[in-house]
Amino acid sequence: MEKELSAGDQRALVDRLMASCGGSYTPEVRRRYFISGPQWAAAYQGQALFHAPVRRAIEPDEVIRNLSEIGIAWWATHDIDIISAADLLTDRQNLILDGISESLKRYGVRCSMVTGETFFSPVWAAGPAAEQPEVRAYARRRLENVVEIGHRLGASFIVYWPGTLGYQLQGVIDETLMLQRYAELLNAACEKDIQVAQTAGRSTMRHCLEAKPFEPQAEILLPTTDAMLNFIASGLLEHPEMVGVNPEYLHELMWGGAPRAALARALLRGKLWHFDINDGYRLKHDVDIGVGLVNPLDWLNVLMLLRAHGYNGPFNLDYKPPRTTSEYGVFRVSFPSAVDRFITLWEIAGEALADPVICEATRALEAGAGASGASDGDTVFEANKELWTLHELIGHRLVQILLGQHRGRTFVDLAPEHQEMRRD
Ligand code: GLT
Ligand code: MN
Ligand code: MN
Repeated sequence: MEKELSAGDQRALVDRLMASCGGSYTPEVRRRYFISGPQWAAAYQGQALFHAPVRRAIEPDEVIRNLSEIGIAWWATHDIDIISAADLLTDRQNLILDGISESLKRYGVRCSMVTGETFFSPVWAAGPAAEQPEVRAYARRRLENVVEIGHRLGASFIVYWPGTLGYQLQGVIDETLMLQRYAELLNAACEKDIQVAQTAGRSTMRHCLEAKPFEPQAEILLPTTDAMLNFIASGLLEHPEMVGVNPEYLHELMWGGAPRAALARALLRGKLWHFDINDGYRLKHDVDIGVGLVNPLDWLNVLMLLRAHGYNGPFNLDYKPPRTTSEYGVFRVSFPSAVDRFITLWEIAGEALADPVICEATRALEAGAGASGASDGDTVFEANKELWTLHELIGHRLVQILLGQHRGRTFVDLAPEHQEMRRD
């Protein structure tokens, strides 16, 4: 039996086994990627529905210092992650923001994105676009304030996860009215942005809408990235050119969609500006697991698509360290391993795109059999049928690449003791 370990020994064990895992990148290498660490992910106390907190809330200065040490060059935050509800929209807010700017400067981290909370506080019980004019006026002040915070911290992106834009009881609200009212809030934020940017001599920000199909309302008015794209093109927005999307990988899986296809649709509209990266399971709730821990093959495919289309926006680590991970583990294991899995998958995606087998197979599929003169389906099918076997061959090759077999990684020869189990 293994001997019991004291808390200090447990940490030493975690550090030793993390080092044994190998394959981690230096902070310098990690900083080359546009990866952002959200304040709320690092400070998450494990208090999801039905759960008591398991960790301490971590202050922004400590998060920023740790991100810097790990080599995560960018930081993102909600307004209320850094400013308490009581201090929001008061003079205290400016002092707090000065402190954050100092931390960012001291640790060499930059703020990439800010987002407004419109889901947690009691005032959003009926959502940010509720019937009452005073709720909407408050929502408008909050969103305009996020714009100001963003400019002050030097952010280029604003994310909107409307959260409570929906209802519990059907038939109580008029959906079209609520959407119009939500559009008015976004219009106000864009107007404010134009104004502040002009005064500050900065560019306007990129306003990115994030969808989630369920939670925290029973019914959600804009549940998918497609719904968001449709909303942007609805004619309700005064500055649709300032508004794009921030898909979250898991949120597309949650409704049963293919994240890669959802991203492709956003790319086609020129609206894929920001991307929340994480992992999880289809048709389940928002577990926000670290990127690549559940669906590494799908992640490889997603990153191939983004690389092939020159996506150059942020990759935001919107995940939640599991409740079983300690406060020590958050910065020793959770964040560095998430970053390293992402970088590894990104680089593997580059290899897959350049892989000679995949390239030759793709070229052959694109060329076809040369039977374009044929006028009946059977002739076209007969001419191409051997070619289509390449689909499965490419699928096989992608798994090989994911497993490192394209670099000569083999198993049978390396593990003779396992050969006894073979039947031949
Ligand atoms: C919340 C949500 C995330 C969003 C955050 C931005 S808040 O944690 O579940 O997916 O990206 O508001
Ligand atoms: Mn998200
Ligand atoms: Mn999520």
